[in-house]
Amino acid sequence: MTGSEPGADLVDDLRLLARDVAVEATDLAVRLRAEGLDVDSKSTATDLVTNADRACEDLIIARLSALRPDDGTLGEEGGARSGTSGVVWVIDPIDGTTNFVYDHPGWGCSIAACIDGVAVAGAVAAPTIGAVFSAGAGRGATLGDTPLRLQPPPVLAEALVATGFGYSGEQRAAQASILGHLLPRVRDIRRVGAAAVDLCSVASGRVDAYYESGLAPWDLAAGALIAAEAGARVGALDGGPAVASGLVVASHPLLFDELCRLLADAGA
Ligand code: LIP
Repeated sequence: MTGSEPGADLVDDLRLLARDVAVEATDLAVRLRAEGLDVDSKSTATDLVTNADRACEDLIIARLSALRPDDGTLGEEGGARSGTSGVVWVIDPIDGTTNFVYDHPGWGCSIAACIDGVAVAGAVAAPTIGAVFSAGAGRGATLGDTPLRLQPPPVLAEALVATGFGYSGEQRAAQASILGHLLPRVRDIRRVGAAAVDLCSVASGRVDAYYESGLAPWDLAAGALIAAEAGARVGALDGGPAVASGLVVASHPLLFDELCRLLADAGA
């Protein structure tokens, strides 16, 4: 597969599979939450993981492997396996785990199919907002069956901007400083708590822009494709391709450069 563009039929098949498995995983997450969660922490005491995260990732990998046994996987909860097909599934079983634990709206399951490190199909299922987003490279993005296409944006001073914060106190202090510079210069800020959902909010016009640093590949892969296929520009602060661990910026193309300048002025 490497080095060749995937055909439309393959992209469509991968997209539908990502969508259907993401929806099934969120159904499992909701059921497990109702039964009572076992909650642990990872990198810091506030970086939560639950039995539902792990069970949903196991379900996702089982479903994908049954239908596409030669694919690789990379999951947030450790589900890493090399494959021979050239397709690697990048999985965040529950993005926004803190919201999930608190039963706070704004978490979702993110699944992307990547070839040569580039997402070619993906889906984000966000049951608390009744939304299933999906996209295929060159095939557009949808919310449910409704095509998504960005409308012309407001000026930056009237833009609704989403962001998020990491788990370490030092990182959050730096992020708060950047936020303090932005807040008086945009319409308002939204901090939902799930990068995949934030990127889909850009795709669906629920926010005008999103930025965040220190993400993981599974936070970014599907949502970035959905935003890009809806017409957004998704990239790094220097305008290059988005890199999960760096500062990711997503917005209408007409806002992107000015937002990056504002973020740079803020010390991002
Ligand atoms: C979350 C990210 C979000 C970030 C949160 C958290 P998780 O991922 O999607 O953008 O702001 O702090 O990292 O850990 O819930 O899967």
